[in-house]
Amino acid sequence: MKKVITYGTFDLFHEGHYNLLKRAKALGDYLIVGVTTEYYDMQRGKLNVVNPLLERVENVKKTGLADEIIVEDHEGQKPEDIQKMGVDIFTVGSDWTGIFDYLGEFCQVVYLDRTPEISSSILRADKYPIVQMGVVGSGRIAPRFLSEAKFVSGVNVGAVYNPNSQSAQEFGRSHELDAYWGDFREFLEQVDAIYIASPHETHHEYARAAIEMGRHVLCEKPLTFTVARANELYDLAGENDVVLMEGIKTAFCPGFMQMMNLARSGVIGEVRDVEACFSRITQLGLREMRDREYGGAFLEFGSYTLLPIFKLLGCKYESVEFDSILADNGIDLYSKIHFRFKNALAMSKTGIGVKSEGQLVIAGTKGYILAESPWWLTKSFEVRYEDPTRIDKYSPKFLGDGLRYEIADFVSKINGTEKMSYCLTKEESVAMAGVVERFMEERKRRGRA
Ligand code: C2G
Repeated sequence: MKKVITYGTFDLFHEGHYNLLKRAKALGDYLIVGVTTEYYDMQRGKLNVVNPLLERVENVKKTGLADEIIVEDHEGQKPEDIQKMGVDIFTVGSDWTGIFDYLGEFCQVVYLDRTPEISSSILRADKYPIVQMGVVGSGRIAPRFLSEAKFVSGVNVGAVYNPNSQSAQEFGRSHELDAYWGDFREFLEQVDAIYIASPHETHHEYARAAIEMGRHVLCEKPLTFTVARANELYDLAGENDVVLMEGIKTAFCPGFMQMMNLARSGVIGEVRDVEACFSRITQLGLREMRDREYGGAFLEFGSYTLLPIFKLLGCKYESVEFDSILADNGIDLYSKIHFRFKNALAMSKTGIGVKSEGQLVIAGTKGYILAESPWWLTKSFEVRYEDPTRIDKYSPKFLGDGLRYEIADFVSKINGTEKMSYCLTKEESVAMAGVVERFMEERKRRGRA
């Protein structure tokens, strides 16, 4: 008798799950299905799981395909089960290809094609329909979005759009997505929501077209380059009753929120200064270095550094001064932006041709918070005081590359389970567009001088 085992959360049970179980069963004579506990999903960073364990087990049972159902509640359980139960084949969907190769030591490992379209539900009442998403752009960030989206329950990324047909097709093939090019509306018709990861200057146009067609939009930073355009998009989203979110992933990382709340709690007294730095030496051939109009350090990383400044000191600064080191082609290799608020100062430092210490320092009247690089993921930070021996250390939870938290928030907003936009408010997003607008004007003025 050939024994097959597979594992999953099986939340919001859909035909992707059903097909997987059917094919898994067909691989042998006896199918064991491991269903994850809430605790294990929390440990492995699977977010937004809606159905409780018993309901998920019940849904697997209803398929009639499982000969035995077990629960999976800890890391490292798979090899234990396989050996203990004498399993011949471990199988899982192709979205996990390569990840479970290590189980080859214990049994045969088979990755089954995942089901790309999972539009209708088969066993459950449609309280939360699966959000069908499409990715716009297939550059450097898009693959990261895909691998993080699989850790968010209730979302299925099934399509990609790129005006370049070859890029769209190649990306679609390698990530099992339906590829679209040419007519953008044709792509929009296939999805409920889009993630915009195309070059900066295309964000506004894609976002507007999608919102007008009633699609939710998660847009990479910067959303737009002017206050007027940012307001236009948020107003349009309100009129069309869709979610519009600027994808500044730091805002959604659990540790960043904790750090902001701690800074506001009074442990360091009144916040008087926020200094944030983000730099990455960038290769000469890359877009950030080449694009005279929309490249440069501040447009690339400024959303990260402005975020803690606006969160802690508000969006109404009294003055702002820009200073940059420009390359021959006019892009800023390094920029310092100095803000004055009523009772506080702030500094944003961004670099693509200058490397500095990527840290965030929040200075208060009683102490300060220091978050070292990569503070934008906020895996750890410290609260320090006048007394140098007193240091409170924090190591918040952080999994993957942080994008999953942003995607989870986006999906919750679409489903209406998360109404408040406190992680990143519209006001903060519009204020950032305001700084970008002034920065671009200043750079143009300096370029002419
Ligand atoms: N699946 C699929 N097609 C989809 C969605 C999911 O074939 N459109 C497959 C997944 O690849 C997995 C199974 O259905 O094999 C269960 O999916 P999830 O409930 O999302 O569970 P997952 O997070 O993939 O957990 O220990 C758990 C395992 O690692 C898999």
